[in-house]
Amino acid sequence: MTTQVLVVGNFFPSVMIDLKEHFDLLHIQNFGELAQMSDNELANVEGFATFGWAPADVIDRMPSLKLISSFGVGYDGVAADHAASRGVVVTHTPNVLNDDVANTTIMLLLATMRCLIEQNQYLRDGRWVKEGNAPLTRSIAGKKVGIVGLGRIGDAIAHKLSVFNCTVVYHSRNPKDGTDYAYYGDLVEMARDCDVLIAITPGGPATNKLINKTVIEALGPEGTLINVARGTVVDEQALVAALQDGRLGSAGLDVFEQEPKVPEALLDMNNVVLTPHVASATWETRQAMSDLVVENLVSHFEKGAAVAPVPECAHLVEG
Ligand code: NAP
Ligand code: 8YV
Repeated sequence: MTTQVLVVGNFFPSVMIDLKEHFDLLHIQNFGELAQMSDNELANVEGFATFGWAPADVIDRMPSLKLISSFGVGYDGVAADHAASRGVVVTHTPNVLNDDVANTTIMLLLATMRCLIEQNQYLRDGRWVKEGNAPLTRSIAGKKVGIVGLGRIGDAIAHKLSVFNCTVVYHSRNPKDGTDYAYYGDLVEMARDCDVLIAITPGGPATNKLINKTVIEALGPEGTLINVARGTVVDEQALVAALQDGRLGSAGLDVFEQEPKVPEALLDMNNVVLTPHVASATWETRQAMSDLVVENLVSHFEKGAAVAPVPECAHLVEG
């Protein structure tokens, strides 16, 4: 019997074409539709392709489930420990997006410190003609940049920053082997020493509001915060308040606590650059991520080992 795979959401057409060659597909658009499906309809689902969302109650509706193939490297919306406890392998799409996410980070950093959006508006509003040259901005050369989470993407960001003559330091729970960047076990101390903080950790409970009021104030009135991790990693209320009253200099934000909602207060601030969670959103990278979603399913069901299991499930693949 052909393996049945449930696909939730609007994947690239190539994903649907590739998956149809290997599997019997059940395709729905959203989790509201999933809630309407009967237990009988879900009884034989063995594979599940999703955009980063698979809570425990959804997993438990599929008693035959063996593999969850999640689009995106971050899987904070997938109950990976719960899946592992049921013997279900969770996979994700690491590495193929490192370059574009790192490029977006550099773009946000430059745009924020060099006031790109504000200066663009200055010209369009005719102020160059009426008022003369736009105000000066801050250079990133020579600045100390603290990366919060020196993983696959953090490392790519650090590498690109060296071209801009920045000094890179980092914070994570453990010092990383084989790197020369200075390590800070204490995030507040790192924020105090840095001109810029870049958040690029996973989301989830372990990093919830990791960048809190104390960290933001340690970064200070001349400091810049860039968040490309998850909205939950930064205390958004504390961030807005600090930007409003000058306790933090500026921010470049790709992610937010309640996406797609963004705090109204941020929309009017000149010292903020905002992007709608697009760090990996190029055709090339989204195609590579899509291909990996397919490859994880095909390699699991046809070769016995998914190519990119999340750490919580790695033992299920190796064993
Ligand atoms: P990764 O290789 O697993 O790196 C994660 C890093 O975060 C590691 O250095 C880890 O080090 C550190 N970390 C984890 N938990 C921490 C904690 N509680 N406190 C401090 N540091 C912690 O992951 P990646 O591939 O670089 O991806 C990182 C994240 O970026 C994703 O999970 C996702 O949330 C985000 N992302 C966002 C976008 C976007 O579109 N904006 C795109 C891609 C990825 P330790 O384990 O030593 O602490
Ligand atoms: C994706 C991301 O755009 O990979 C991640 O963790 O945040 C982004 O690359 C997102 O997962 C879309 O579903």
